[in-house]
Formats: sequence, C-alpha cells, structure tokens
Amino acid sequence: PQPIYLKDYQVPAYLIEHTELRFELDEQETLVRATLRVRRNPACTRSKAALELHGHETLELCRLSINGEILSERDFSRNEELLTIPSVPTEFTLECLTRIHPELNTALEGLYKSDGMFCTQCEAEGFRRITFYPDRPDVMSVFRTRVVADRSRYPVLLSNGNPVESGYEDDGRHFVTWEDPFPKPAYLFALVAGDLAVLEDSYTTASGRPVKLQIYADSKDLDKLDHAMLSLKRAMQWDEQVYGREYDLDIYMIVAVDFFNMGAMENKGLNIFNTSCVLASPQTTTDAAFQRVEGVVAHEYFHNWSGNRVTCRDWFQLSLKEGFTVFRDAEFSADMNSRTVKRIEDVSLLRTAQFAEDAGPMAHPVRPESFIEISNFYTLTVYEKGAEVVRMLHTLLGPEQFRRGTDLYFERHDGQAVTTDEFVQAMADVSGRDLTQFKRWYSQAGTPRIQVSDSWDDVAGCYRLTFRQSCPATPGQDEKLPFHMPIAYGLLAADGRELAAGVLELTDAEQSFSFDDLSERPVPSLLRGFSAPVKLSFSYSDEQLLHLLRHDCDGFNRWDAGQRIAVALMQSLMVDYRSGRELRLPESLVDTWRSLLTDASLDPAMVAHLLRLPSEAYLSELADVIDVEAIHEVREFLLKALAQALLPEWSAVYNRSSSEEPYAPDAAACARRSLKNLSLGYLLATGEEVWLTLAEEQFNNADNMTDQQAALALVVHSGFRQAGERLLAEFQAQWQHEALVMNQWFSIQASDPWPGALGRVQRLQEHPLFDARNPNKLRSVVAAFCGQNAVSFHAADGSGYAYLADWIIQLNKQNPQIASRLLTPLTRWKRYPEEVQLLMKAQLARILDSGELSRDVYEVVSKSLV
Ligand code: DPP
Ligand code: ZN
Repeated sequence: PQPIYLKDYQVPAYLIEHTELRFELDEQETLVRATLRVRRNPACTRSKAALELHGHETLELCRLSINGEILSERDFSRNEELLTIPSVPTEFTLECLTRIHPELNTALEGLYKSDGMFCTQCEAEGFRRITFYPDRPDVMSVFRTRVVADRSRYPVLLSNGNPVESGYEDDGRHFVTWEDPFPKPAYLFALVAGDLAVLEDSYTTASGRPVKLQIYADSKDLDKLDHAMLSLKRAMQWDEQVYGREYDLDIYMIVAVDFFNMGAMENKGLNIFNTSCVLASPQTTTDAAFQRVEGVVAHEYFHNWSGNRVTCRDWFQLSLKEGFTVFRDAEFSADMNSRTVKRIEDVSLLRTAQFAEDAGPMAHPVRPESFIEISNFYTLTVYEKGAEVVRMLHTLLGPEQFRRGTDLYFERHDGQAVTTDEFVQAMADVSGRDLTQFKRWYSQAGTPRIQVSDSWDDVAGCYRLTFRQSCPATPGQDEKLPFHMPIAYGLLAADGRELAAGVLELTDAEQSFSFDDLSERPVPSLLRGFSAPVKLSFSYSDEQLLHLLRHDCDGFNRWDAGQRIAVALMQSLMVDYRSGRELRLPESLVDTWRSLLTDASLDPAMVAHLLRLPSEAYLSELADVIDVEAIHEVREFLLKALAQALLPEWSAVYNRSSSEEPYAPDAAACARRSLKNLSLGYLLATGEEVWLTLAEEQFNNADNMTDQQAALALVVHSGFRQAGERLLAEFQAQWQHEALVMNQWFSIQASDPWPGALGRVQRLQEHPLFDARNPNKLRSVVAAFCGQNAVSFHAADGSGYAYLADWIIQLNKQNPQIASRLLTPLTRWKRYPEEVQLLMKAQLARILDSGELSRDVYEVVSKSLV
C-alpha cells in the first residue's frame, strides 16, 4: 500500500451536480442505481482528464452508461480502487447499476446490516462500497434517494433531507423518496431501513422555523431516548445563542444502531449513532454515560454547520471540522454542567492518551501530511489536540473577536469544501493579527515542552519569569520551530490575593516577562485552564503547590497543583519500590487530604477530582521507561495507606454524600455521587468486611446505574473475590437483556487486575452475549483488557501481547478499522524496558507476517516497527 500526500492535492476534474440513487434492499443482495449529472470542473486546468470513480473491489458492476449509451469493457478500466473512463463529454449523465452485499459486510463501512436493520457509515471512504462515485469531500452534490424494500420487515425507510414521496411499487414493495437540497459530499450520505420505534418532538428555531425531531431505536429502547432528545434541543438552542447558527432542514433524525465502529456520525439530517452514545435511563446508564450522550448528540448536531455546511477540502483537513466541533461541544458541556470538571476531564484525556500518541510511532500533526489509510487518522491528535488549537485561538483573540471570526468563516465558506488555512485566515482577518506562526500548531507534530524559571529582585520589587520552549522530534520531523502559544497565568501573594493575572504570548524559543512594583515575591500559577497543550515544568516547592491548591482562583490549576504533589510523591515511591525500600506515606500528605476531606464548604466536584490519585496511564505517560508493576504497586499502596490513615473521614464523606433524592444527572448530583463512590473505593481498599457490607447494600439498594455499577466495580477490583463473583452473577441475572449494561459487566471483568485475568477474559469470550462482530463487545473485552488492565496485559511471559496479536490477525479481514484501533497498546513498545520491547515487537512482526494485511493494519504495524 502506498501513502497519499497532502502536497499532491489536485482539484477534481469533474463535478457532480445532481445524484439520484435508487436502492432495492433485499436479504441476499441489494441493487443500487446511481444517476449522476456530471460536468467538467472549470477550475481544473488539466486538459485531458479522465473521469475517475472510486469503487471498492466488492462492488459488482452490472451496467454503466453515458447519456443512455451502454459502455462496453473497452470504454473503461477498473482496478481494486478506481473505475476510469478515459474519454467523456464536458457534460453528461452517467448511469450505473451495481450489486452489493450488505448482509456480508462485516467491516461496517458502506451499507451493512446491524441486528436485522440496514444502515450506512460513509465517512471517510465508505460510499465507494455502495456505488461508483467520486468519493472525495470536495465533490459536493444534491442527492435524491429512493429506498425500496419489503414493507413488513422494513417499515421505516430513511435517508438525508426531507421525505418527498412514498408509496408502493408494482411488485408490492414500498418506497420512500428523500431529497436533500443542500449539496454535500458522499461521506455525509446515509440510509436506514428497519423496524424501528420513534420518539418525536419539535423545535422552533430562533427565526421561527419549525423542525420535526425524531429519534429512532429498537422498540425495547424507546424509554431510553428522552435524554438524547433533551440534549438535542439544548444543543440547537446553544448554537443559536453562542454561534448564531440555526438548523436548516424541516426534519432532524437520529437513529441508534448496535453495530457501529465509531461513536456517531453527522450525516446531513440523519445522524446515525452507536447505541452507547444515544440511549440513557437512570436505571441502565451511569452519570458518565449520560454526559457522553449529551456531548455526542451536541457534537453531531454542531457538525451541521462545522462540517456539513462548510466541509473539508480533503481528508488532511479533517481537524477543520473535528477540532472545531470538539471545541464547540466541550464549551457546550461546560455551559450545561461544571466548567472546571469538564476541563479536568478533557485535559486528563489529552495528557494521557494524546500525549502518548504524540510520543509514539503514529505521531502526526493536527493536519497530517500523508496517510496510507485515512481511518487511522481519526485520532486524539486530530480531535482533541485540534480542539486545543481552536481553544488557543479563542484565548488569543478573546470571545468577541473569535465569534466574529466564526461568523466570517461560515459566511465566506458556506457550501464550500475548505482547509484549516481558511479557518485561521478568517480569524486573522477579523482580528488583524498575523497568525502565520500560530499555524505551526497545524503542521508540527509532538508535545511542546516549556521550562519555566523565575527570579525575584527584592529591592526593585521585580519578579521575572523566563520560558524556554522546545519540541521533541517525531517521525519525519526532526527539527521544530517555536510555537506561538498563550500562557494564562496569575501571581499569588502569601495571603492568597492575586497580584497580577493575564495571558502571556510565547513566540520565541526563550522569552522573559517582568512584573514590576510587586510588594512581595509571588507564587506563580502557570498555564491556567491548560491554556496550551504542552508539558510545562517549574520547580515548585511543596509549599508553593499547597498554596496554589488552597488559593488559586483557577479551578483547573488548583486541581493540577494537587496532581503535581501526588505525582511527585508517587515517582519517589517508585524509586523506593524498585530498590526494595519500605514504602511510606508522608504525614504532610495525610494532613492536606484531611483538610480537603473535612472542609464541607468545598465544591464536592472539586474534592472528588482532587482526591483521585493520578491514573496509571498518566504516570506511564510521564515515565522515561514505563515500569508497569512499580506504577501499579505504588498506586495500590497509596490507595490503601490513605484509606487507613483517613478512615473516619472517608466514612463521614460517604455518609455526607449519600442522598435520598431521586436520581438526576445534573452537575451537582453527579459530583455528589462521584465523591461518594470515590470514598467507597477508599473504604474498600482497607480490605475490611464491614465496608464490603456497605458496598453490597449500595449495590442492592441503588436506584441508579452509577451507584450500582460503582459498587460492583469496586468490590471486584478491590480483591473481594467471592463477593465479587456473587455480585457479578446477580448483576448478570438482573441485566442480561440490556446490551449496554452487559458491556459494562464485561469490561469490569476484563479490567480486573487480579492474577489470572487472561484466563478470565478468554472465558468471557465464550459467553453467549459476546459477539466478535460487534465493536462495542470487542471494546468491552479486548480493549478493556489491553488498555485498562496494564499489569495483566504486560504479563512477563508476553501472553497478553500474543492474545492481542491473535485478535488483530482475526479482525484484520473482518473489520480492519477496529483491528487497527485495538492495536494501539502494542505500538507503544519503545516506552518499555528492553526485554519487554522484544516481546511486544515479536508480536507486531507476527502480525506483519500473517498474510495479506488491510491498509489500516498494515499502516499501523509497519510504522510501529520502524
Ligand atoms: N464519528 C465522527 C464524528 O462525529 C465522524 N465525523 O466525529
Ligand atoms: Zn465529529
């Protein structure tokens, strides 16, 4: 497989003005008739350009004609990817009849069957599995789609836009015709056919246009759609208020499907969602999942403008829509819930998983320069780091200018397929700022490091901060130029008052800033709100960190000060662990934690986050060489020691945060439950039976899934083996008919670090509810074991690595996208000690030698072995 380069981009030689599709859905085969009105692109300067249509090798071409004249084999050529017609008129109608087999499609790209219903996933390049077409985002067409199927099995027939006609064909099958007036690229095409229940509602836009809202799901899930509907209406209103963007069709539909490679897809007017991102009810859904549903519903809705009305010129520009839309949904969630908590969660993800990606073999810029398979670039870098880049623009310009920038961007490019340069240009035009250097965030990969030092002149009252920035080499990029980055900061006095605050702009490799006329030497609060996606180091004393922890008005930095204290302690404990010294809990930490635990005036959300120990994943990311065992043992030690030292406090907090009120997934109630379950975790860490009884009571009496699942997971993961087995059995008996709940049941077991995990996971795969064709099940078992059970996955005999490699080899043909996703933990081999590296590499090599690889798997494996 050959890479494709951004620098080779060429405008399309032909445009499609109108696309008419006719689908005849059937159990054994599906016929697709495409009628395309094609016109030569006046912007294309190549003189004799052939017409190139993408077409996957699985397409069976039945008939091809131009202006009604059937083409013979001599008139065109075809390989595994393209159908090429060398000579065509300047304007013509192309008709193409194709036979496809959705019933055999296990890749879940294009048209496929999920639990008896037909559905599609066309982003990025799935449409070429449906028919021959210029499957590239800069070819935008109006679509008219007729879906024909047997009425009894497929009463609901959906596609993009508005329904314009329905009825019966001569043979008795029914049909619905849909028309989407907005030109769109093929990746936004969608079709659904099935026996589905629907929740209906309506929304009136700011300018008074009524919109019908429909969420479709299996009838047994009809009671789990209210939260998604509420989230949708909130998102529609928020986008009007914050961005001035209204919805533009008469109908907005969401369909929940069980088999889905991603979270959800923003197809114009017809979003298709993984059930895990749309279904929610208090009994079956945790707080975290409620929030995920709200966030994903909003994300896909926001794409209607940032993605659909203005789309990407080519797939290198993916972050144009994804980074921007993630930023939009993060701000929406921050407005709907707790801003600080949302920021802490997002930064935690960035600092573990995205930083690890930046440090691995697949590191790439927010706008990649090349790819072998675009599916491999739906990454944390493109999404989360891309959102951080947009956030930095927001910080640099301020909210008003930023809004003027987005207004200009939407106005200037409505109906176009554009690049990240054009997004930044709109920001530059409204602000008059030169953002040339800023654009390095799009082109340079890697996580920048910033070293900060300070000095104090007592006589002059002058405080000076010096910043040194650098960025490590990444594949293909040895040298990096300095970034333009905003550093939000505050200077705190000894009594906690703020002496100064603002945003510094770094542009040079080394740069100093002075603050005059200060009455005392301040404690600096740096990178407030995580104002740039970097690793910032400053040699804080413990005292200074405690000061920030107590007084910083920036909630994020208060939390981060606590993290810095805990990380430093855990790193020194790891040194002790490796040299066989006894591990000890410092009294000072106990005192700090006691004061946080007993101060009932503190925001419970904040306390819950402050008292959560840094994750194994975060400690791994920070390590030079990852010592899985030391990280795990030190964290376990600290958990137990803090549990013992503060037992009465944990118990008091548990009682204080228990509540009789009926369940609500609002920010305050979620915070309370999160603090309660954090306390329960510490209580169980003591290993004492009385707390087990408490956990079992919580498990039995919970009126919501958050509390029930937390009790289950904590009992299982705290080493209460018998009780764990008992609760797992009860949970299964109670919930075996709820697929999403059972996914949690699988993943709690797969992530259980108790010895023998691999054997347990292999038994889980024999469970009747496990289905290797369903990505959610693979994520719950395989990904949970390999990604959230580090001690077991990294077992010294290499059995975890072989297990994952076996799966990759099996999934490579069946579902390449999922195979390549699951592969991630193996690609990180360079971060481990040498003997571990050998074992991991051997499995990568085994995958490479296992036969014909999909582009997805080939790209990741071959780049990892370099
Ligand atoms: N599922 C992806 C998203 O919405 C595809 N665009 O972000
Ligand atoms: Zn998206």
